[in-house]
Amino acid sequence: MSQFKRHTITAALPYTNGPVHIGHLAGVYVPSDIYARYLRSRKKDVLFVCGSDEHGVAITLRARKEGVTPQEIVDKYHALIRDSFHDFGISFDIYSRTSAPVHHETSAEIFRNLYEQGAFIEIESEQYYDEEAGQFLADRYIIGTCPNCGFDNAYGDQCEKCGTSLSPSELISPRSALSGAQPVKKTTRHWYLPMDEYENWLRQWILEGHKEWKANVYGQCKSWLDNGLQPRAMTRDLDWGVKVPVEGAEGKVLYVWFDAPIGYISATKEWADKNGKDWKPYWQDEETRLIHFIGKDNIVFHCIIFPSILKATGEYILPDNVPANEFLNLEGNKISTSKNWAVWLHEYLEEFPGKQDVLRYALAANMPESKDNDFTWKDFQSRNNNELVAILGNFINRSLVLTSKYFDGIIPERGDMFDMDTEVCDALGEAPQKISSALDQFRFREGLNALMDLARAGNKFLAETEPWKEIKNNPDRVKTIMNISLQIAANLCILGEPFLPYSMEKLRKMLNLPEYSWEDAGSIGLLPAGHQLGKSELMFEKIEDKAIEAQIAKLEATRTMNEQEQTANELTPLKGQIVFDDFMKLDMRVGTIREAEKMPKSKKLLKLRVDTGIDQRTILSGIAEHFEPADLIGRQVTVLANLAPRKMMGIESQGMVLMAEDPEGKLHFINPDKGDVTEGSTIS
Ligand code: B3M
Ligand code: ZN
Repeated sequence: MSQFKRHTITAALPYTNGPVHIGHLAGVYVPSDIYARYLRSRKKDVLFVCGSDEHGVAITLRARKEGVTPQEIVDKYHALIRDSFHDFGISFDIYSRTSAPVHHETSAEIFRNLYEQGAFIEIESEQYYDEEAGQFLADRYIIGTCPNCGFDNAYGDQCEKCGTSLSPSELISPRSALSGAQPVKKTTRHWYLPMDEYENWLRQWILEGHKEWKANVYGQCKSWLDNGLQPRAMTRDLDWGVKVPVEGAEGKVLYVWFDAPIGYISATKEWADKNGKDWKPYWQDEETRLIHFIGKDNIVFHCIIFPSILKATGEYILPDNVPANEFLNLEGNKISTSKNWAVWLHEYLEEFPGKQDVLRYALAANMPESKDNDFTWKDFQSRNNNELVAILGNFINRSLVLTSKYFDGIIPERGDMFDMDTEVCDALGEAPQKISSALDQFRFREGLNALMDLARAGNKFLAETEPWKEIKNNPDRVKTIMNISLQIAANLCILGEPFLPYSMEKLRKMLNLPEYSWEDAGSIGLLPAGHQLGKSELMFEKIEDKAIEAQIAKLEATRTMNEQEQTANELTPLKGQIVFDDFMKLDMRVGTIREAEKMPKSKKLLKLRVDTGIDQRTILSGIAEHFEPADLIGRQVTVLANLAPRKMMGIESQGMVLMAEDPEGKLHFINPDKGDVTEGSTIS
């Protein structure tokens, strides 16, 4: 790291089709913020950029669903996301957006650069076109029956019910999501980046040149390269996005994954304009270290496609590392925006005011750095109560309260040091290096744990030296003990700031500590004797069960709603509409089953003898796999009495017993709520 003059740190641009949730935070924004703060504390020249990713089909779909324009969708979520990041202490130097003019200009410029050097191949292909809406249909805009499971609302790229990846041409009876019309095939032209031509260079650059990348990232890149790269379309037939800046490209925009990563560059330009700086050194100087923080589903775009684009321009630096995290699950289930199965950042900030650091801590302590991990509210409570309150807060509080009590809040002189004193001072001296070594390798859990080990060492030191007992007979000894404890507190303040910025700012005020930097940490001279402490207050407060129970109840309510929704989605779709007169033709009566027997050679049919009040009739019913004949005698049922008789297995069935079939396929009788309604009573 030392050979670099500056650091450009990027955090994945969140899609503005919904709010940010804890999965985004654990995957991208907490690690990137810890890292940016850590480098700033080491006095590095750091530029930390992010912004809203405002293009792509998902946003246009959401706009259609809500009956508004894509711009209205992105404006709503851009503001919500920007403000919630700010209120959570994610310390971007700029939070921009890809609908900004500077981004459209920058993306178009880079596309033209590649176009003019002939980097693209133009390919004509057949695509679905909606003649009513007058536009080509992106995959998500084509719906039809899934060839795999028969679900008739499958998308052109995937069946949401069985998860099968599809292509639009595989859909049975495709229809346009825009107009419902049957789409026609039409020729369209797109500009493809021949990724296969970059394969050898990528092998060399990544597999040889970046063996130090995290195993999960390196492994995914290797498998992409081992599978061979194909040309990839960098334009789309959409009207929302960055217009393709070449002749003959009317009605086309840049593929969202072509323009989105360029959003980091446009954000840098915006930052430079706002701050009177030159943007170029942050993207075009080999002495700049570029780091992309992303989630694992973005690895191919940040390690394979975007670097190839940058390489092709010949003007930009390439990422030095891409420390992608894995996914965070919630209470054992995948976080899902569409199912509202998430802890939304803006809701957390409302429901746990002033507790940003508690969530930062819980997410860092459980960070999915090398494998998916799970967030539970119980763990959140335990991290707060058993670690922040009981370890870190407890040590800080005792150090400050005892010094105020015994020495009026003034740092006392240190006297002779004993073994246990030098032991804890050694631990203090080693802490900065332990934490640095972890953070330099993007191991945030390890870094946080090394920080907490220093607090644990402080508690152990106080427990062993017992200043509250020593004060009676040996106040000079207590002076040394409290002096050392407060030096530990001062070091915790510096070393803890990247992880817990709000709490460490509070501690800095309580210690009345000057603005130290990382290089000052490890010293037992940060607070000189005679230094006046500030007013002390509790660093953390316990989180009670009821607050956690409320959150779990909220999720349970969501789960129930999802299950109901899922059931509704699995229900047989409604049949075509009928008119009242159609209904009046049905003659339904209350009947009672008098006899029931299995049909030889049939697994499904039971032969029923039903008293309809008008007559006793034989009805064959496909319920043999669901009911035992003996259980049916005397049961009242709904009979469709004027259905024309039909022969089944040589027996004439005269009518139908109505049954309800639930999504699990279970059958239920439709019968009066009391069991003794007169047979023949009419049902309407
Ligand atoms: N908008 C986020 C995602 O895939 C995507 C990242 C863009 S970073 C340039 O969830
Ligand atoms: Zn399916």
